[in-house]
Amino acid sequence: MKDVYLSIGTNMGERYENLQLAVALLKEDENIEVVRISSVYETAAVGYTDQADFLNIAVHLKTAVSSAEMLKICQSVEQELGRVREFRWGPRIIDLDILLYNHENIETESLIVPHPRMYERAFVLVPLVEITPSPLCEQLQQAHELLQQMDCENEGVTLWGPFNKSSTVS
Ligand code: A4P
Ligand code: MG
Repeated sequence: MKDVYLSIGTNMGERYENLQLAVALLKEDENIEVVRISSVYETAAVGYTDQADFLNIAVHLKTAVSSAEMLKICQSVEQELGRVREFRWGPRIIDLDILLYNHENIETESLIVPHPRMYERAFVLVPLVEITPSPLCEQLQQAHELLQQMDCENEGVTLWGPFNKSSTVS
């Protein structure tokens, strides 16, 4: 089984429901075991900044499928949620990016892993570090070290709430 880390983001429509649906679709896939899901973070848009704030999470899963197949699964979840690509870095109902795939370095026409921009983005690193308290590989160690050097509040990342609202004590 391969360890895979995803970053999921949304800034259109019912953002929390979009995250819930995306994870539900991943769980429905018999080839995927969802191991851990981060809290939900509200994050200021990076890249094209004139757009609504995002909700972002990180997900750790285990799977036997190839990295190319994993990308297809991510893209089919995006399609199921009705994502329309308008322009790069623009608003999106849902975006699933593969951050790490079994700690491998991959570079094909359609897939680059580790995700090329993950280390410079607090909206990726904060949830990823939350779900990897004991980083076991070089890439995760690097994520921890780089996050320590960042000022998350100034990077526009704040805790929004738990992923499973039902698990909170009311
Ligand atoms: N691709 C290559 N490597 C990967 C990978 N590791 N995971 C290719 C997923 N896809 C990968 O992606 C474009 C192409 O990247 C795909 O066809 C795939 O073959 P896309 O999802 O179609 O387009 P995109 O998301 O607009 O581009 P990209 O490059 O994924 O954007 P980013 O860099 O992910 O930025 N601000 C906040 N606060 N929160 C966010 O979640 N997201 C973005 C998207 C910008 N600003 C944000 C957020
Ligand atoms: Mg993407």
